[in-house]
Amino acid sequence: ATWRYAFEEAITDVQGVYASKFKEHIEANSDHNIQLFPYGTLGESADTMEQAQAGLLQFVDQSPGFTGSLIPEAQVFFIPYLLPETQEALDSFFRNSKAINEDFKSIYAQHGLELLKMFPEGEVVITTQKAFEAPAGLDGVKVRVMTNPLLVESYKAFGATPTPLPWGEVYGGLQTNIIQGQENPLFWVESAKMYEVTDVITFTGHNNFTTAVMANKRFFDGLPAEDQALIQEAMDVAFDHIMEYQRGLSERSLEKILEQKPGMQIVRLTEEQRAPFRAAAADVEAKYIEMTGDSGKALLQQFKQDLEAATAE
Ligand code: 6CS
Repeated sequence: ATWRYAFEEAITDVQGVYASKFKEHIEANSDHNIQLFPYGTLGESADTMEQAQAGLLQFVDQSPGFTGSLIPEAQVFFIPYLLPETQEALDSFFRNSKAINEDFKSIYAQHGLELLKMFPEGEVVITTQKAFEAPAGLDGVKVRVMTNPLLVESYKAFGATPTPLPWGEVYGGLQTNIIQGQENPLFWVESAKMYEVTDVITFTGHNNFTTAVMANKRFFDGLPAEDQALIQEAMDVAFDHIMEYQRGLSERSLEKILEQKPGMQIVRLTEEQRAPFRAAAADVEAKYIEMTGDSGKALLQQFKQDLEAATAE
């Protein structure tokens, strides 16, 4: 059969490289074909999720940044300074976390989605038109965020004016001054040319961009066990590949950005400067519990337990 797989980025971006590896493994080991749909071919992230839930797509990559509006628990990824900063700890966390691999699986299943894999896409930086070193510097600055309520709370707690928008409105929004900043990993700042419409990159260390790949659950449940196992195996192969692929990617992307725009200002907030942003995390965590109740509370507890195990290694 031919299976349709949509993702939120270009074929040469992280999600595209992941999807290509998945396709390669499936096609080399079965008679199935994978048809890939990069960003822009089927609409925004909200559209491809609807198509996946309706069974028009068999596979979809949608980041929790968007899924959080549908599945409130997925917003856990937007509690600032929760995920580890080292690649080793992140790798171990995503591979071994019970919260990721079991708990989220059953939460997504309630929405007709078979969660197959979550993976990190890189340290998030904030790009703005003016430099800031403290929350006061973000006062009145409209920062675009992905469309979920907790990310809005994060940026409020950071002192900014958060503006949730689908991806397609970001470049134009910055160009026309509807927004004055946005957050994303460096590979995306480079490939989406965010450096053309913002002048400062600030390393706040508050997050790593997580994404998730899932299948339509009815489709997946209807497959023979052999195909289900092959899909899971291909996801594991793609995970190994994407973690390897990302070694040094942020550094290379920053070099490319500076080649394109030597005047781009780079600000790395010191631990001291990060302190007020870190302090904001407690409020955001409280909001998360408010929004998700007992289910979110249990998930967060497991999440933290898994994080501890991953960073202790
Ligand atoms: O900020 C966004 O909306 C986009 N950022 C990334 C890294 N991937 C896809 C997503 O749409």
